Formats: sequence, C-alpha cells, structure tokens
Amino acid sequence: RFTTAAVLEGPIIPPVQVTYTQNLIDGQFVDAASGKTFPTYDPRTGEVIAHIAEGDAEDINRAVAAARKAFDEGPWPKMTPYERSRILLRFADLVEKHSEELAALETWDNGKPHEQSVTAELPMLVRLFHYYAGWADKIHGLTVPADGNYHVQTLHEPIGVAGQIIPWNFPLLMFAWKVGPALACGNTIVLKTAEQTPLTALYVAKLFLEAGLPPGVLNVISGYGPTAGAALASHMDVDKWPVMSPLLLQLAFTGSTDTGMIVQELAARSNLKPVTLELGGKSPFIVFDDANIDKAVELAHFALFFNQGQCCCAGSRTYVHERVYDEFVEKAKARAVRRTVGDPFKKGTEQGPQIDSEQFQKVLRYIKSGIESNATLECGGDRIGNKGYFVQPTVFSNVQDDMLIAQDEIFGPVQSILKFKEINDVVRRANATHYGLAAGVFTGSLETANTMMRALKAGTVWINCFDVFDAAIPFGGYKMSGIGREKGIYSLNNYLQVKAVVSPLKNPAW
Ligand code: TXE
Repeated sequence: RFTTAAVLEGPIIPPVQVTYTQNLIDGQFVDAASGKTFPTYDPRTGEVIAHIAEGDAEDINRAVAAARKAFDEGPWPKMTPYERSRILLRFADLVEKHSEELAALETWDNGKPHEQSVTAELPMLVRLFHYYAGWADKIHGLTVPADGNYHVQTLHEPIGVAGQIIPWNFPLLMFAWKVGPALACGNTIVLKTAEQTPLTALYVAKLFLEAGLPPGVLNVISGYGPTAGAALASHMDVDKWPVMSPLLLQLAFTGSTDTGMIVQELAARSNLKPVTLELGGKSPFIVFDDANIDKAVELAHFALFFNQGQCCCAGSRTYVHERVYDEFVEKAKARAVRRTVGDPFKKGTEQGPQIDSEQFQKVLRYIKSGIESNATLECGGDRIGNKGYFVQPTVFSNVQDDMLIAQDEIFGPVQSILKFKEINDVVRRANATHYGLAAGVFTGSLETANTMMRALKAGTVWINCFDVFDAAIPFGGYKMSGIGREKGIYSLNNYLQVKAVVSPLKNPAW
C-alpha cells in the first residue's frame, strides 16, 4: 500500500558533504570548551552523519561575551540601518547561491522531503530576509503630543544581546524567524540549535560572515537543551566586581510547552529577561457541510501530514459535520493510503521519516492509545520497514474529545476525525484545550466563516486554506501555545526597547 521501495533498498546518498561541525563564536569556528562532541543522526537509517562540537555553559558564556562585545564595541550598532539592510540582502543572495547544498543538508539531518526543502524552506528563508532587510531602515520612534509644556518623542533602540533557542522541525525557517528581526533591529545574537539538527544553521552562519556580518554579531552553539539551552535561558553574568549589567537581555524560544515553562522560569529567576515563546498546539480543522468536500479532504490531509506531522500548527483535530462525515472519512482514508512514504531524497516522496527514535516511539505510543481507546483505525497504525523512523500515514475516525489522541500534541502522521452537529457545539469543543495556536475553517458561507473567525481562540485562523505562511503574517499562540508573535511587523517589538524622551519647550504655542 505504501511506496516503501526506497526505504527498503537503502538510502540514496545525499548530494552534499558536512563542512561545519564546530561552534561559531566571535566569527571563528571552534571546538567545545570541554572538547566533547555529540552525534547527529540520519533519520532514514539511524546512522551517524557527523560528530558535532557539544556546547555547554562555558561555550554559552564565551558566545554571550562575544555578542556583548560586538554590541558595545563593534561596528554593527554604529552602521547605518541601510548598511545593515544590505548585509541581510547579501546574505539572502548567498543562500540562494548555495540553496542546493543547503536543501540537501536540511533533508539529510531532518528527514523532510528534498522537494519540500527546495520549493518551500529555502525560498521562504530568502523571502524572510528580504522582508526584514526592508524593515532595517524603517524602524523609528514617534513624536508624542503629550499634555504640558514639553516636547516628547520616543526612540526605538535595539535591546542588546538576544538569546534564541530553536527546534528541529524547521531548522532553517526557525533560524530565519529568530535571526531576521533581531538583526534588522540592530541586536547581536547567541543562537542554540536543536541537538537533532545542528547542520544547516552552522552553514548559513558561515554565509552571514561572507556577507559581511561583523564577528560576534551572530554566534551559533550546538548542544543539548538541559545544558547549553538552560545556560542560555538562565544567563546572568553579574558576578563580577564592579557589578556589570546583565549581558543577555532577551530570549526567544520555540519548542514544547513543557520546555517553554522551564525556559520562562529560568529567564525570570536569572535576570528577568523578557521571553517570547512559540509552543505546541492541537489545532482544530473544522469542515462544515456546505464546504467543498474534496478540497477540504485534501487540505485537511495537508494540514496534518505536512512535514511528517511535525508542525506546531498541524490541524490535528479534524472536526467534520455529521451530514458529510462518512463521505469525508472515506475520502480522507483513501488520500492517506495514497500518500507516498519513502526516502526523502527520492523524487515524488511526500513523507520521510520522523526526526528521531524518541519522536518515532512517541507517535507509535499515541497510535496504540488511539486503538485502545476504541477510536476506529481506518488505515496505517504501524511503522514502515525495520530501519529508520518511518511511520504509516494513520487515520482514526470516531474520535472523542476526551481521548488522549484528541488532547495531546502527537507531532506525527496521525489524523483524528471527530463528528459535530452544529456551530455552537464545535466552537465550544474547538476552544476546549489549553492550546491556541491555529485553526482551520472550511465552509461555503461567509457568515459561518466570519462567525468562526471571531469565535475561535487561536493566533491564526485559516479560512478555506491552511498553512499559508508569509514573512509579513504574524504567527504565535493564544493560551499555552505561547507568548508574543513572530514574523511581520509584530516581531520587531520583541527586539526593540522604547525610550521616551521628554524636554521642556520655551513657548508652548510652537
Ligand atoms: O522539544 P523541546 P523536543 C513539541 C512536540 C514534540 C515535543 C518534544 O510535541 O513531540 O515538543 O520535542 C531545547 N532549557 N515540539 O523534546 O525539549 C532543545 O535543545 C533550554 C513543538 O525536541 O522543547 C531544543 O533546542 N532549552 C515544537 C528546543 O529546546 C531546552 C517544535 C526544543 O526542544 C531545554 C519541537 C531546557 N531545559 C517540538 N530542554 C514547535 N512549537 O514547533 C530542551 N531545550
């Protein structure tokens, strides 16, 4: 039933080599202070791709010190915004020039289809840097008409050193969403990649140096969460005399809700650095009986299975009106059975392996739980082959809201289809979760679409479409799906301080 030939025959050799494995600190690739390394794996086989310098607290300290020096003494903050903008544009050009190697490296380390890396990830990264390059010289304050005999204005200033922690599901895009706005605002950065996918961020960081980014402005540390990540979140460095001001002043995190809570606590207990969090989700995808059913089936499939189901905004609770439920389930099952799973380097592959053994086991555990809770297994339900982390596209029908598969973020290719009767019922159930990242609504009625758009508690509502991303569209969560927004004009606020400047007037009439 599945296109597994490529998996079974053995992996296609990726058309790229690993060049950068060390941490990037102050413009130099260096070994970890401890000398330790960790392996990064090929999810198609579970075999080691390369050994990577394992950053820890000492490497984070060195990187933060370099970023602080680049902010306080380096040319970066003294450059005109236009000069900074041109470096971002040169970087985007270099990414385009090297997009073949980058797409191959991304697929090798992450397992996502190569076609997706080429046609979605790389162009989106380039577009995002063009977008923020455009902002760099348009960031300015306001003149404020305050009461009294005063001239009042605001200055919008970079915060200083930003700490950024990214996940493994979209390594290059998450790099872009964090680094683009922070640099456009004139900050310097210490970025920690996910331990599963360290390769592409090191590669693009090298391209930034080539584009003319001064040393120390962008530092990239590979390593684990509880060591390197926690060291970044809790960074303090006030134990010197005379007491210095804290070096690290902002933290942006994308990952699980559980880790987000740890990170926010570490940030608060160290130096109260402000935190933006982009966390998990359990997004409803709601199909009314007046929708175009074939289109809704295809988009519901895409909303859930895209990127092996490893999307924070995946449409992972598919609510379908009772009048079209049976037809929808039949068609959703037929579509999942047709999904081509295999070596992500093979042309035509829609689904590659899950990222690692931990996520693979987690997905299989949820499938077991769905079966045990008496949801109807329409198709899939098992792994594919005996090597790597491939999972059959799985569809459950007759799913109830209180089942674990309808409540937890599975982060895998498992679609849960639920039935609803009327609009108030589905609004209540769609909102009955501690998540609030995204939602999809499928209907032929403008009134229904407008009502749903207002009623749903989610950071993004897609109407008759899903997963439409653009550098200009803000993204982030309600409730426990996060704090703050990334992309668009909204992301700039995360990386700017506002200074109010008040001075007296001689003659208030003027
Ligand atoms: O996430 P973590 P994991 C969800 C998804 C997935 C689950 C677990 O449901 O199955 O999370 O994945 C760093 N201090 N998402 O374990 O732990 C870590 O090194 C500081 C949703 O991979 O959140 C990595 O860089 N940092 C999500 C990053 O946090 C720490 C994307 C994410 O890892 C840390 C990924 C600590 N104590 C998973 N512990 C999304 N929102 O898109 C870990 N990290």
